[in-house]
Amino acid sequence: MIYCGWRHTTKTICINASAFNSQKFRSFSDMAENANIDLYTAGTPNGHKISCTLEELGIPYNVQKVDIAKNVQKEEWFLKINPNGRIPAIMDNTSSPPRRLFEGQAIQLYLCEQYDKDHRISFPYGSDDYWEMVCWMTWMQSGIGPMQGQANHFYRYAPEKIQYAINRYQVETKRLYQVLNDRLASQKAAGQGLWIAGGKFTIADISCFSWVNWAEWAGADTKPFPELQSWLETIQQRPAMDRGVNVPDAFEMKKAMKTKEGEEQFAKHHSNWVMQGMKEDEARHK
Ligand SMILES: N[C@@H](CCC(=O)N[C@@H](CS)C(=O)NCC(=O)O)C(=O)O
Repeated sequence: MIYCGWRHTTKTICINASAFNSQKFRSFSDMAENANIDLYTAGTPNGHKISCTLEELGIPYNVQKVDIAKNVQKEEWFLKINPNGRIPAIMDNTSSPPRRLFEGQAIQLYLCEQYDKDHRISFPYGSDDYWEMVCWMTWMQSGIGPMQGQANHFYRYAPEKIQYAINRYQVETKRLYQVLNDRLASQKAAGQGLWIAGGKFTIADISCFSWVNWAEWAGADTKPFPELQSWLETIQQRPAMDRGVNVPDAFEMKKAMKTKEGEEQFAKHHSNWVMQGMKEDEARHK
């Protein structure tokens, strides 16, 4: 197991030569002393997208959990890494000064450009497969991510049950799952395997998987989509993906959903911080 030896390290992050407060990192991988990438994340679909990418690439990295339940993502030091106040973000300390990256798709493309020279989970820049992969990643970022995120919001967190909004986002999520299911089916029929682009597992699969793996939380069943279901189960069995979804904490959602009580507690915990964050945003943007 790559991350059997979790370690705590203390680092000072510098961006544009200004020193920030000391941050606590958990180091993953047995080569963690040499880790040049700092990952700022939380146990959410967008966070998993990057920890899974790093695990698949086998790059040593440090992890700092950003406690979104306490609005740490809105603190000044973090806004210098991601001005949008959202996880995930990374710092690549191999650049001078260290390079910051935010937005899942940008981070995934960057990591592959820098650290996937033999194209294990990506394609050479400019090839047909590369652009097909980028299309599906962009489709995910602007489709499944926001739609399923809103399904979560109205189905799990909103203080009032607005059936119209729940239907709107759950149906849109399922429509997008159908699009992905059909894509996978046509790839399989063309002898390209059950992968989104170019006949192999890539960051486009990681990107879509990171949200589809949370389908039940949005109230969207994956079983009516046979190719999607089979793709999902195959990816869940990849050891690197399994490690990635357990960063920075053990993946709790599926376990919580085994009992009504667990499900309610999980929803309540997340609803509390989402509501608090909304109140603060409302006060700021009257
Ligand atoms: N498009 C962004 C989305 C990032 C995002 O929405 N992250 C969520 C967690 S999944 C977050 O940080 N939420 C905290 C908040 O809403 O304040 C990406 O792909 O990186």
